[in-house]
Amino acid sequence: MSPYTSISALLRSPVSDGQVSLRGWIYRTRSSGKIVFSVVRDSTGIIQVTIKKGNLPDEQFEAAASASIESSVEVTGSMHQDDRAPGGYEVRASALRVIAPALPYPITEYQSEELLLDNRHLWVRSREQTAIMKVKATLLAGARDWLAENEFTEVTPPIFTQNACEGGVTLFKLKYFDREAYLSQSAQMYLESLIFSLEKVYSITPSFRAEKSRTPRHLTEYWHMELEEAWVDNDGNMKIQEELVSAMVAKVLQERREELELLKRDIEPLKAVAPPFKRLRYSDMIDLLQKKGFDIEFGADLGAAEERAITEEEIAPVFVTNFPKECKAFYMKEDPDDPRTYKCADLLAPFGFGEVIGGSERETDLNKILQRLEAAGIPEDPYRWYLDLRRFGSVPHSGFGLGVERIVKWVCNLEHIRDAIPYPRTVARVYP
Ligand code: NSS
Repeated sequence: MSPYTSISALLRSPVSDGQVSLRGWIYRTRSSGKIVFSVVRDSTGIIQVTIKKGNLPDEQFEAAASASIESSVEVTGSMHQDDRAPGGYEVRASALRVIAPALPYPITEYQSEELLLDNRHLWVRSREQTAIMKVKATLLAGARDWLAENEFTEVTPPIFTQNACEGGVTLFKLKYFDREAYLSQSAQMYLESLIFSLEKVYSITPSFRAEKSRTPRHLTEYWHMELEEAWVDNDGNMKIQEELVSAMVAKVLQERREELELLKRDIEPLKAVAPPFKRLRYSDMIDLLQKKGFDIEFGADLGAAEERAITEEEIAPVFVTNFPKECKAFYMKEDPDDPRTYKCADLLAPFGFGEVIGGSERETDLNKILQRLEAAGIPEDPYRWYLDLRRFGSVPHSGFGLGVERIVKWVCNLEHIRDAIPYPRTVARVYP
């Protein structure tokens, strides 16, 4: 067994007699002659370590006194209550080993966003980034739990592809030996091919979009959780989404209270996230937006401003259904009750956060798909295999794609999506 205890375990059950050992990195430090107060952090939390000359060998005291922040250390000492210390306890060191001293740290308290992004490989150590990564991991774990309980099979679609799923404008093209290929925008079409054996499938992969616009909600590389379900219509698809998203949020509320508190995230509205979510038709949405003074007509896509206006007074996510065909992709199913529209829904997160999921029932009529490709001037050839899916035992089916960083942004209440991923890729940045 490791002789080292994690900081959160120490603070949870303080040891009142005897010695404790911990290890981590110096988070803050100040020295006044014969005494050094350091705060040490590990992956679980922070604790104050008091290092007093005479309580430990002199050379250890000197090394501790000159160690700057981010030096790695191992500490042994006794625990004492101290209301001024973070977590209410300090460790009085009887031994302290500096494992590796750090150079002067380039990140100090008030830094420009650019400097933090240039030093992202160091900034990922910050408590804020650590908390966000933990919430993200718990959201993913919550999703995987729910998906396993509901008998979805996780599959592994390709990233190199030869066909666009979400239109040519945002495709990343690359040389694939002597051919051209693209980085995947969505696993959807491959997932559609896998429902014929597995019926309910999902994948969690990176998706790539050559988004030229700089917005607080677009990355060029993001994590995409996509589901595809045989025998499910658009209503069933929305039920799956609201249950899945609610389960993800519930798991975070159960396991990540401390992290949400550190991020100053008000958890009350998150407690209101439960099925069923409100459903609004796109056409009613347009009326609503017009009443709010937007210059918008049926047929226009919703931008960030419109989505904000729709959701700023909502507490839980909202579905917008039945988008006009001109807003959406060729693979969606026409709604027989309103053939101007598709049987589709976007899920918008509340408080102005906007779109986090795009989904639809899929068109099963081969001729309709062929007509739409032709009308849009999209060559059929790269889609040969996809069209085959409609020729060999096609079934009604639906699916959706959830932007993982979009969900993280909402749940953590972040201003910018770049903080929802350790190494954000945007039009302006691929380093570090
Ligand atoms: O383009 S989507 O709306 N839909 C699809 O890609 C479908 N083919 C998914 C499917 O049915 N399997 O993207 C889905 C979601 C969208 O709602 C956002 O939450 C997220 O993917 N998304 C993004 N997140 C971050 N950055 C960018 N650029 C981005 N684009 C989409």
